[in-house]
Amino acid sequence: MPNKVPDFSSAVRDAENKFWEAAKATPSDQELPLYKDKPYGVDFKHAEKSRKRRKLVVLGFVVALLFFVLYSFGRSQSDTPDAENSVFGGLFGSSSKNKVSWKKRQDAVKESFLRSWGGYEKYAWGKDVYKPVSKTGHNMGPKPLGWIIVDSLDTLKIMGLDEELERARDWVKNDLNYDMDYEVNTFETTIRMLGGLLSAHYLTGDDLYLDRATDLANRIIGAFDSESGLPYASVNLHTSKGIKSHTDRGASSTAEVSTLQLEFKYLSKLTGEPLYWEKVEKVMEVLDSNRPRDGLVPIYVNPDTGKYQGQNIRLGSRGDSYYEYLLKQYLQTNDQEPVYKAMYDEAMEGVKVHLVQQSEPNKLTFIGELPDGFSGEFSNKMDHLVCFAGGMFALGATEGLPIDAARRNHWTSTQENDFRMGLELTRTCYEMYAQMPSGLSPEIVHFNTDPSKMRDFTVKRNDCHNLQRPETVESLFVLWRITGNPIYRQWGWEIFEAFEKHTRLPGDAGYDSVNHVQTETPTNRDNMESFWLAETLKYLYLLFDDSKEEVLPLTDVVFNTEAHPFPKFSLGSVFKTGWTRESASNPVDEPHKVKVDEAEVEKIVERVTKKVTV
Ligand code: DMJ
Repeated sequence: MPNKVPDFSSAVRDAENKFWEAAKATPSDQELPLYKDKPYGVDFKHAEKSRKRRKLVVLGFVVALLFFVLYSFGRSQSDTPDAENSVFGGLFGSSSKNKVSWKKRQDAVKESFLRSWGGYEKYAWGKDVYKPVSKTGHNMGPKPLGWIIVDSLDTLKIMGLDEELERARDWVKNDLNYDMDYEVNTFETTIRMLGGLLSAHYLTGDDLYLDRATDLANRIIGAFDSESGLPYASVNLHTSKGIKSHTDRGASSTAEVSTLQLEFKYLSKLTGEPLYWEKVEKVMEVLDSNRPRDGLVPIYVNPDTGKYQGQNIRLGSRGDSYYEYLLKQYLQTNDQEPVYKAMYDEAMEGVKVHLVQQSEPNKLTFIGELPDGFSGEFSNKMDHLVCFAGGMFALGATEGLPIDAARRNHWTSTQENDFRMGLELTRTCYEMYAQMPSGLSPEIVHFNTDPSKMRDFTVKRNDCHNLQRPETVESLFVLWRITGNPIYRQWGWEIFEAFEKHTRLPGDAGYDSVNHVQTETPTNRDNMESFWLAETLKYLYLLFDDSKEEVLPLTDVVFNTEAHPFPKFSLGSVFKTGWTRESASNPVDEPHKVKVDEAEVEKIVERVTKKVTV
């Protein structure tokens, strides 16, 4: 598995920088160049003074070093947010009262995974759907697609569950056969199955997974044979024929047609076959030729004409990962395809101008919707699905670097604003859990912007379920990696505890989605989604990871929208961006580095990491 030496968190990095700066600022540092400094005669008085001064410097150095070592040691031993946020946090945070073992918490996540997996293995092995309350399972089509097993392969590897992975591999080898006369959803099958197989191949080096991935991709590829080149919503795995959506007047979802690119491009890179690349790249060209206003796209697009259908704009369902993959396509090929960054930057400006508002009374930043386009009314509705956006904004700003390191590079006000937007949105999404009596977020909330009302958001009757979705913990993981602020781990732990309390079933069946999160006793839904194993538990496990060498560094990998990690790669001689924008947008970024006002940042961080009192 790809590893990298970890970066220190910002607190420790600051302490470290200050220490070395202080250590360097000894008198010798301020002396003249050597040729003027040669000791032609010895002044004993001066020498005595210098000796004393040197002694003091050495003593100071030793004390500072001791302090720094204790500080770092304390930090690695204790991650209690209260302790860490105080000046001497790391030093005194290691007292038994405040001590938190992230290793133990990570083990608890692994236990949850094992319980979920164990229930599935026992009651529904090989089936696509698992109903943990009734302890049964079924397939979606005539044969299994590997919905749960394939989606979990890389999590098994990351968690070091070798025996379970061996059994899963045997199943893939002996029981998985995608040759079936059955229509699958193009997007879901790509992100979960193709993504799962590719990432399993990446992490294990096992060619079995690549063989299966190539076979599956060759079946899905027929979905792109539309008049415009945009894929149809579904595809028959036996005939490889694309099938128009039976609803929505045949339109495909915008997010669905634009969230296939990482998977097919990585497959192209692995196999050397450019066809996959060309098919998914064409989609981006067609979409962009619509010149969406301020980069914001309607959630439906017609595969015959290539034109957007309807006006509905949102970052929730059917819109979400369009934006995510603009950024990630740029990152995947090591920043060599600026066209996607230009589209992303334009869209994020559009989001900030048209979709972002703050709630009352606590000023939680949220992303709303424009169901009737720019001329219609703004809706305060936000899906939990939108909660990936906190992580996306932060990742877009630093490209996976820790914030301090990123700010030391060329750093623009757009990046700083995007980073702050990431902090704000992630806090909001945490509050969507924290303000519910169950500690679990509902599927959808409606934010309040009326200052006379008391609650930041309300939940409608049909929206009060929780499917164990990953988006908030995904953002917590990204923000932890980027900021090193342990509050994100703490919030992740609280969310994990709520999952444990309300979604864990008695006995050995595992975990379940629930209804009625706005009560203290949510009821069961009898379904375990595959993304609970593929995403939610994986992100929590990585969030609590304390390995010396950072696992899957954000500077080296991109996670697909189903949390399957792929390595970044360079275009090389075979691949290139095969299109240009009709009229390129020119986001005006300052030519010079922006100086960040540290006091202002401190205030923002204090605000966005404070729990709201309700
Ligand atoms: C996952 O399948 C993916 O994250 C997708 O992009 C959105 N929905 C689910 C998880 O909520």
